[in-house]
Amino acid sequence: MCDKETGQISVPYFSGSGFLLITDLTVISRLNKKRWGIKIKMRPQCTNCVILWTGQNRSVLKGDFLLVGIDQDGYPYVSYDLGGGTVTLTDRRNKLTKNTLQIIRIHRTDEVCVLKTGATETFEMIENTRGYTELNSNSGLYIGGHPEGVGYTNYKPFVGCIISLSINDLDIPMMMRAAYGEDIQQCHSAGT
Ligand SMILES: [Ca+2]
Repeated sequence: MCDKETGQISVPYFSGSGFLLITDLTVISRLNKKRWGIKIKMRPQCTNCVILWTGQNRSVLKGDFLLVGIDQDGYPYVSYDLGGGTVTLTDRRNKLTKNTLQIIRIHRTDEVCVLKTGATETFEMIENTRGYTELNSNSGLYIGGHPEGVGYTNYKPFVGCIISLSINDLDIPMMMRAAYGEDIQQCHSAGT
């Protein structure tokens, strides 16, 4: 970690002005495939905020990207561009109550994306467009925020605890793997 204050943190709390950045290629490469799955366990205190971001360019809003967040009404969504244009999937049946434990899962296969919230069996699917199926990302994985340069003026950094993150069924020890952290504190409400 570059920020000494984050050294003793086991579960990160995001205060709305920072993020964790993972540059470890063994983590990033799991998303640079045609199929992947993400599971996020969190206790959000925000709407209109970013949970995860990765993309092809960190300085300009161009190229492939993956964005997972909570919209202005409190619904979880995943948005991505694999080369064929931006696709956004929002789970409008499951509003995320603030400060309660929430689990969201995203599974993407060649042309289908599934977003599942909580223990319910509700989900939505969409087909991707124009035959682009692979996420090309080389900017690292941002947790709780996104690089300023990409120009999302209406998506704010995350507020709350992100308790665990797994990609393709493998747990990512966020604090151990992060190359950089900014404005991260210890989460005091990780349990149920
Ligand atoms: Ca692509």
